Amino acid sequence: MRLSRTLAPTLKETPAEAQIVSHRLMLRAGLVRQTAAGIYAWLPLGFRVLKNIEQIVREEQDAIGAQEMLMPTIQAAELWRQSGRYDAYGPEMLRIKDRHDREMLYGPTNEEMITDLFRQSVKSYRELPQMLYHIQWKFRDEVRPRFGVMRGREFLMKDAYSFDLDYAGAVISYRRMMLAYMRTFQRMGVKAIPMEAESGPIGGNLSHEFIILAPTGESQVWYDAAFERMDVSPAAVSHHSPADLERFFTEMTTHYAATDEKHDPALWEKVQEKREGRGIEVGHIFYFGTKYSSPLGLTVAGSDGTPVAPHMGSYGVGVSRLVGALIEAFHDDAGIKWPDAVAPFRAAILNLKVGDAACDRISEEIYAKFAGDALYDDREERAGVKFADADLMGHPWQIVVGPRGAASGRVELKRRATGERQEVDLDAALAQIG
Ligand code: P5A
Repeated sequence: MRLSRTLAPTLKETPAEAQIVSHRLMLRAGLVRQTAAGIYAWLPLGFRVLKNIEQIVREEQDAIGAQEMLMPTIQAAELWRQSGRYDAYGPEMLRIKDRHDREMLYGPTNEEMITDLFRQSVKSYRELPQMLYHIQWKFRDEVRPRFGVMRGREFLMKDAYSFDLDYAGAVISYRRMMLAYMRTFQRMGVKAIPMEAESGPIGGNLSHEFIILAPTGESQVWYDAAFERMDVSPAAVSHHSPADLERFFTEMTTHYAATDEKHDPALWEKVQEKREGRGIEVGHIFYFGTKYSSPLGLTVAGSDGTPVAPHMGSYGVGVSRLVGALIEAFHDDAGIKWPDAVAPFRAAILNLKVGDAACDRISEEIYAKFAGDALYDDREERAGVKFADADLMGHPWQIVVGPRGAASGRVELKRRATGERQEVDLDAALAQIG
């Protein structure tokens, strides 16, 4: 994209309403704008990051055999009456009436709906196990929406649901999803710690929160540093092998991640390299047995013909929250330092002298080579403004095209994460960026 024709309204001043660094940087870098309390419009750069995160989540869900689908945002109240959650959910649920006075709601989650869809078409144990997911907007009328997209009212979630014939099967699905989560977050350049959790309004008796370390986080975590060295690659752990999954799960939950020192001092005692930190919850997974299948009347015929209520789990990733959480993890005083995997653009091209024949020619040549994956700063602005905006927006690479170098085909290459700069030939620069 050409920056002169891009809606990327950067701000020099720090917006007064933003209390945490990710919120400030998202506004300053022109990624989002608030349209109502806790509701955000995703501007082109922010939207690209959101899509990149979504795609990583999608690929890792697909890799463990989860099926993508799309359920609506608006739901009928009726199903929630059957599960008993319509009243239990309280004021966080946005309730709507249609023109026929029918009670509807903007979905805060989809356990009821997926259970109902499954009930309509799955009849036999032979069709199990199955996992389904969608990536869809949710609404929760939080009392105090704050921290920008990290605690919004409208937010994007990946929510997956598993159906198994019995507890043993459901545990395998749960572990498989935990593995997919470890791989998902690792691809984004972070390790998320699975912390034993209360299951809250989703219900059930086995639950983990995934916490990204960041000093501004709301959750306190205790863990073993050995956790950071764990290999979760397909070569080390196969999601097809229950034995592999059990070993992975045991290592993950017994030796490495602790809940809360006070809750389980015996476990903490055994931890070798004790670490403590604050973090942000970016995912939450639940096993809840037949909590929804029973009241909603979902049964399948077991192998002897008797009806069995499937054991279920649900698994959430805060896709829009991750945009903020990753900024909390990767930034400095000048701005964002996007991990390569999620950056809005792989590189920024800074033309320091728009109108100079050599600068324009080289910049255009580089821009064409990136086939859309570069942001070309072609604005008639001072060099200082271009440097500051590129650092603020956080593209992993900056290619600086100045009149002196351009004449001899040389550019300055800057790696945003390290600040390292080198003056190189154009071809060498492109080869390094890869
Ligand atoms: C799991 C999937 C659920 O809703 N039902 C379907 C289960 N879990 S959860 O913990 O309540 O939410 C899952 C993840 O969504 C993110 N999240 C939010 N992100 C931004 N703003 C919010 N207000 C918000 N609430 C939840 C979190 O990352 C959470 O882990």
